[in-house]
Amino acid sequence: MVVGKLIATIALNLICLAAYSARPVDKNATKETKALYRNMLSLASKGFMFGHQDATLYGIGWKYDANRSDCKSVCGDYPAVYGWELGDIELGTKDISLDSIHFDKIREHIIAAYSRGGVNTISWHCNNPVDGKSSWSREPMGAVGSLLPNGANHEKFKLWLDRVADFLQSLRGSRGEAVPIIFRAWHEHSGTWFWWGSTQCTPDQYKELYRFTVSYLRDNKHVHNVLWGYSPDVVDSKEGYFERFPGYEWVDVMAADLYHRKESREEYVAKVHRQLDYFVMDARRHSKIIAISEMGSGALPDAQWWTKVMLPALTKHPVSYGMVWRNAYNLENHLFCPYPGQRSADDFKIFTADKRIFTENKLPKMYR
Ligand code: BMA
Repeated sequence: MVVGKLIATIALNLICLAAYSARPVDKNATKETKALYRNMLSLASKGFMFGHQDATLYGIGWKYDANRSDCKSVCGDYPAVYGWELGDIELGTKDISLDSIHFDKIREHIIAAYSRGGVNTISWHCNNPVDGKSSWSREPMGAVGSLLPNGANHEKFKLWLDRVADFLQSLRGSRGEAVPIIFRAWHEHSGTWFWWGSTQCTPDQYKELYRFTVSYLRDNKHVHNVLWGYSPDVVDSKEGYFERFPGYEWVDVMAADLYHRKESREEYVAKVHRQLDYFVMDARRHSKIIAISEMGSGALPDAQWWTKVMLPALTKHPVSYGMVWRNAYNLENHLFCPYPGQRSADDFKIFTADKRIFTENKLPKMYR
């Protein structure tokens, strides 16, 4: 018993020590970005941050209401992590995203979340550069190859990245400092639904796309407020997780997008544990942040999903955050966080009161 406790204490101290000396892959990352990296790593030994996509922009029955979030309406606090979506920003012709949200509003909400001490992550459902249609347009093949150096769309791709860089650089705190962002480039690539998915390009092409995106934004555009996220969807083995991994020198956050679909509670919890088992040891060895970058149970049919599913799924491993997807204001049942009166709302209150779960007010200072 005593020996067990001693070993646990030593292990915890070693993790804290590793977190203290860990650095993001960008050697020139801003002070706040470096601090976020360290703090996310050390927080994972205490519990995980709860995240919600587009939390303050809209929810069930509302859009753009000041200081509102469905999460806060239920539990009294904002989520600790906020996801935002930049799809369509690359076109340079629209002031709203693919989800009809103004980019100016997204910027305003990112800065507000940062000012309150929250953590921001961005996804990018980038259009298909070949046919000009959406991320889900998989024809014609070869879109990824066309973006790479010497490809037919390489110059256009750089222009698209310039627009992403402009947005990232426009995120400024009250002292003019850049707001740190976890950027989840080319997510869910182990699936087959996006033009950068596993049936649409080779592992080498995917890795090159990822590395080019990082090096162009960081080294050419001098974007230094980003932690780079890698987030495949469900994979069937450790090899599957690492098949398209661009390398430890390119990735800060090792994550996965894992939705609860038709499985039972137990099956889904086991699925999350299994997926994490594929990469947690390697992530820890390299002092990388671990996350479930997208998750949730669509329409929340299970009244105890929070305490019976999300909590046990994420507390077995040192996960920094788990983020549920958006409460679409204009799509029926596209709902992942409860609103007042929703059947899982009471359970969500119990869940967010747990000391292992961080909502925004419970966070320590993340940027120092
Ligand atoms: C998807 C859905 C879509 C949305 C996209 C980008 O998973 O929520 O409705 O357009 O994410 O936010």
